[in-house]
Amino acid sequence: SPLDLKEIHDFLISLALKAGDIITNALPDTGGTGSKKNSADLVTEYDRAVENMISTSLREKYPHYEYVCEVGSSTPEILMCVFPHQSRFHGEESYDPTRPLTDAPTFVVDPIDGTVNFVHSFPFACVSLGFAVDRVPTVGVVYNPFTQNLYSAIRGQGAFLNRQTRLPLKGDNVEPLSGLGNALIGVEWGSDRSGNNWETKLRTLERLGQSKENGGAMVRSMRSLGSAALNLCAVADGTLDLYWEGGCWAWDVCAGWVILTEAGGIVVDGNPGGWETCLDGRKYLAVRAAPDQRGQREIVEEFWGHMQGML
Ligand code: LIP
Repeated sequence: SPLDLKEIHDFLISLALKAGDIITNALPDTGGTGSKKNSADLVTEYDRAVENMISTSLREKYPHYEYVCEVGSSTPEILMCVFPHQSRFHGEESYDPTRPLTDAPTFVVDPIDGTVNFVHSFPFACVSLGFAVDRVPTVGVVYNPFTQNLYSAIRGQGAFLNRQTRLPLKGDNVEPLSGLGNALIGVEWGSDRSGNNWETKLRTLERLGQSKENGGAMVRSMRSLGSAALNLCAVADGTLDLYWEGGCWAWDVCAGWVILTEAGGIVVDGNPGGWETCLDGRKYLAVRAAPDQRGQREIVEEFWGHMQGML
């Protein structure tokens, strides 16, 4: 049977609101959290609890689906649900590297995007619920329970803030993209603080910020919101002009991606030349809506031209 995207969208919204209650009632502590690969890559009991609630609720909603693995209660374990039409679940805390994203319809879920913010009570964290078909982000729900901003979109049907306000916030009156010099850009520290990715980021950020006399782009400023999904939503609503990231994962970007593209924005590769990019490419450059596509492409080229190395 054909996928009922509206039903999936509405169900994901109900799960996002439930997840929001868990997140706002939580009492995370900065010292007692678990780390994954290093002290900047955190996981809390709440990340696991939210992911468990989401996967369990999906099973209750779709009892005919065949679930082949279970998520563990204390350690992130594998959850892979094989639906009759090969749908799958791809969640941050239950990710199994031997089971990469496929073309099958897949729920791509980050239970708490912005875990560092969450642990420090910095109010930029969200639940990010995406649904991809043929690896194309198709349904997206991003909910920040601290600001109570709910972003959602279905491919081909527009993007909305709090279910009513169409994005981008300026509607058809979006301003032209008049070059990096006038841009506010979202960038992230990420959790890889060594190696090529880190070097490329640092040198590129230096060049982006530097004065024009010294060869830089002298962007207006850069922001680190601490959540890929919220960066993408900020580009979607028009409060950021661009967002650039190397190192995050499909679950960080799937939901925000469809919200952004439905709001008239574009996502290309974080490295020069990649006009066609993919959901699990792990490097992304997002640009807000503009009156013409040429403006979007020009600012991408300008950005790529300032990059110092490849991610
Ligand atoms: C985080 C991202 C953040 C990125 C980090 C990390 P988490 O997700 O959203 O923007 O820079 O590398 O992936 O770990 O909070 O879900």
